[in-house]
Amino acid sequence: MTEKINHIGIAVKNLENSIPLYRDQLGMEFEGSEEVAEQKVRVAFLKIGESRIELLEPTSPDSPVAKFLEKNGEGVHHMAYEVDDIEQALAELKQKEVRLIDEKPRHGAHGSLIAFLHPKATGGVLTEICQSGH
Ligand code: CMX
Repeated sequence: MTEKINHIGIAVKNLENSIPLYRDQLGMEFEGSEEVAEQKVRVAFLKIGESRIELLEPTSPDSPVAKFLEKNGEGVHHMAYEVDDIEQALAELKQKEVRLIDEKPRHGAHGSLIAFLHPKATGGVLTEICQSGH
């Protein structure tokens, strides 16, 4: 179903404060930031090989990332695996009785389509599948 890690999501309180570690100290390529309104986050992408680090800052107190930060503080939030066809992947996961958060794809960053699996079904790791927008 998947052959690549598209990105690793890391929850942060403030993008601007967190970008320098990845860009300047670790030397990753900063690809830009954007708001993902549907998920109530602002995100920044830093390229590492074929994958990316996605920094996530909440834009509202009821963002899932705000809730995560309140409970855990800053840290790894999710793993995102790339799929070619997200509708097909969701149908397959449903058929395999994996508990889904999103039955239908949502809009992610860079025109991607994304859907989350429930961390209770994935050993405590919030898992995203992602169909790249380019
Ligand atoms: N990783 C692992 N476990 C997580 C988690 C995470 N990121 N977020 C929540 N959980 C766990 C909690 O620890 C809690 O476990 P316990 O019951 O054992 O304490 C359980 O899930 C329920 O958590 P909660 O704090 O009560 O929060 P909710 O049930 O309201 O929501 C979740 C949890 C995962 C369903 C919700 O955060 C969600 O729908 N996430 C998907 C969307 C998302 O995260 N969007 C932001 C990123 C968007 C992007 O990448 O563009």
